Amino acid sequence: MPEEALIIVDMQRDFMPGGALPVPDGEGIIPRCNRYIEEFRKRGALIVATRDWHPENHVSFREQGGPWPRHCVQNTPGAEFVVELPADVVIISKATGPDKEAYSGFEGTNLAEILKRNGVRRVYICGVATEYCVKATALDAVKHGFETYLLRDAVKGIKPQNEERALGEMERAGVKVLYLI
Ligand code: VGL
Ligand code: ZN
Repeated sequence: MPEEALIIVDMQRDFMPGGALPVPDGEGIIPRCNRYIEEFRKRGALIVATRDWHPENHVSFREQGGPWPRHCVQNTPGAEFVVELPADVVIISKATGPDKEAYSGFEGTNLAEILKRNGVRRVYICGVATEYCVKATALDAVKHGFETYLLRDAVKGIKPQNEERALGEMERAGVKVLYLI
């Protein structure tokens, strides 16, 4: 049973430059995420990819009074992954109902059960955006009792200042921020 999981958070077209809700220089971490995927696959880790997977009328969209432009609508090109995922990747879709926002990959999903069922004790997290979905996922991972590592060189925030603050919050909550490669 794999003791480890790599969780790739929301590496989707709409969060990349040219997409609906771009993370500045978000494409810069694609090769690093791909390298971690390859590395963790070789180590026998469970590979998990979360995706923002909104219905057309999601509450987070500006047309519905939310804070964000329309992004990552289910089954649209903007919701597609931009990293190279292995065939046996576990895909976790989140914020799939119209009325509920969910930044964390654990919120409203069976991610915790899947990890535990597979014997996972340690999780390593990469992806976007550091101060939103990455942070929420990392904090929930700690709450669920997983030893939680953030792959600092393979995450990217929307605003550098907010990203720094988020890293501090995660560290205080017990997330270990590290460079692995
Ligand atoms: C995200 C804003 C809205 C994220 C998702 O993946 O960090 N941010 N939806
Ligand atoms: Zn979203």
